[in-house]
Amino acid sequence: KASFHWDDPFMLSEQLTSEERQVQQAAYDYSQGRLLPRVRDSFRNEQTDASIFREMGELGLLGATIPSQYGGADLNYVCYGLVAREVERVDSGYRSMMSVQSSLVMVPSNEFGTEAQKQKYLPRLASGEWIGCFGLTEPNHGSDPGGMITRARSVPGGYELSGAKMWITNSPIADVFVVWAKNDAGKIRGFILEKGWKGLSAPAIHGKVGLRTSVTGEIVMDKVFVPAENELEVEGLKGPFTCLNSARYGISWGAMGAAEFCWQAARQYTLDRIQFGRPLAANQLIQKKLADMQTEIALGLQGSLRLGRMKDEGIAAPEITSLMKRNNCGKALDIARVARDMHGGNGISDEYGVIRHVVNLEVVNTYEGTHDVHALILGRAQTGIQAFSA
Ligand code: TGC
Ligand code: FAD
Repeated sequence: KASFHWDDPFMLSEQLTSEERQVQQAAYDYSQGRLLPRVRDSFRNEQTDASIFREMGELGLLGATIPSQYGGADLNYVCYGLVAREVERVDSGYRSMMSVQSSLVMVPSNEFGTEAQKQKYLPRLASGEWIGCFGLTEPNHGSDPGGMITRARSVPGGYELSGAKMWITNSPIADVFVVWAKNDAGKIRGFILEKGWKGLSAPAIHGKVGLRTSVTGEIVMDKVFVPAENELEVEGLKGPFTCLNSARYGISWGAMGAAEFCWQAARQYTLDRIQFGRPLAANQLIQKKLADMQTEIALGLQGSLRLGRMKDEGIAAPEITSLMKRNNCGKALDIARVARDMHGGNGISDEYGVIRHVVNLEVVNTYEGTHDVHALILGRAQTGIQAFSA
């Protein structure tokens, strides 16, 4: 009889190349060695440690898929996903910092940037010297970014940007701002703005209950002059959505990393904790919960791996990313909530980490397209009927 690997039922690691395994190991070592020791206090005190960008940059964890000529690691999408899984096994906020920089700032600079833009921005973003953010959401336009009101008015030599972006990861500490705005013709265009430009500010949003290791803010633009050479070469929602295709894919892996932490913590806790004279893990109710967690994680990881391979082959339609982002985030949130319950009163303490993952995953289930918005994308794809608006 073949042996069963309870912690890796489909033997996912056997399906990776040796390079992919090395990248995963490097991300695991860094995350466990350098991120885990600071996460409790960083989360408790709502403090973002900007030095993490430099540390990740030194290890090649920023812009994993970006060509090496621009400072990227030139790795495949499977490697990028494995990095997200290992970082988010510690904390979704740290993965957010990494994936905004990699997918939402470096991907558009690489895909839609001019040669001059690539040479100016990508190497500094890859090393972590510069921090980037991505402004799509507005106070009154979240799920429907097509309704954005931020405007890029043509002026001699470039554009004048006015408007406000809301809930922007990294913005208060960002050096580089990728901002989406409508031009005089009402078309969505992308622009690269820099810290310190007149009329640009990025106040922090405080009081977040989740994702407290990752700073979030607004982007306020009051007639910010943006030179024409800082416009990206893409038009329409295709621009921001191309970035989101990459980030949402990484999140599908990352959410499973957080779920794996919660599952394994719940397994160990219920093996160690004695109630009614025997380990909690000896109860059928507990074992059923562990079996459900194991099953969903094994299937979720396998789906993300398949999606990564399809992206690397260039055959992944965006709807598959919606399927995996939606399902893995939803399942991870369910798993974290059940794992919290299995820890009893201790599950409420931040010393155990599980409740931190619960509140983080509430955010992860919402940003980059909510669970229900991805259901509507999948519903449209199979019925041909869009149900977003009347
Ligand atoms: P729709 O008619 O569907 O499409 C408009 C145009 O966009 C193209 N397109 C895509 N292109 C590439 N990839 C995709 N995934 C694409 N999806 C759509 C499409 O082909 C079309 O092009 P064209 O040339 O025909 O005009 O547009 P819609 O307005 O009906 O869209 C509706 C909907 C709901 C699908 C969409 O707006 C949506 O996905 N909403 C969710 C918004 C969202 O995800 N926001 C994320 C903000 S960033 C963020 O949360 C970062 S958190 C980061 C962190 O901290 O980790
Ligand atoms: P809404 O769109 O108002 O949705 C509210 C509820 O209504 C949701 O449950 C939604 O599913 C539901 N809903 C909406 N439309 C429909 C419909 N047609 N049918 C049925 N139900 C519907 N954005 C960025 O641009 N850059 C960032 O870096 C970024 N980082 C973020 C970091 C954090 C911590 C958070 C919380 C958010 C971040 N976001 C960022 C914003 C995020 O992408 C949005 O919050 C998200 O897209 C949802 O938009 P909304 O908050 O406006 O909710």
